[in-house]
Amino acid sequence: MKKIITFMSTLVVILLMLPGCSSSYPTSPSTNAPSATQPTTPSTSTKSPTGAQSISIKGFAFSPTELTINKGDTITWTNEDSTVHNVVGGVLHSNDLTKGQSFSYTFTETGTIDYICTHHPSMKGRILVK
Ligand code: CU1
Repeated sequence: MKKIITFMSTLVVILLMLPGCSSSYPTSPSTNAPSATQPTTPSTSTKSPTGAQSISIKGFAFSPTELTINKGDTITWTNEDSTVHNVVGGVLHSNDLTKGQSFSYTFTETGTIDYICTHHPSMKGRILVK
């Protein structure tokens, strides 16, 4: 009986020490990074001097409507209307772009891509990749 009490008291001492040990480990500082709310808007600063083209979306139209580029070139569409537009067709699937937002795509295949704004299907554009 005495052995059991000794064993139990030893166990209690060990159990009491456990929280003390674990609390001596520094808990990692909480790094609540509030950077997850970034919209999917690539900044225009990523433009390279060559191989970068831009198309503006203004007055319910893509400008220029038709653009010939080289394979590997990147086009950036920027919505300058206060209306939401997008760029959809072929390999192009942009999100809805509000005023000032832009969408970039690098063309890795040759061919012709016809695209529209799905909100305003009369808005049409064409990319020719040589
Ligand atoms: Cu539109």
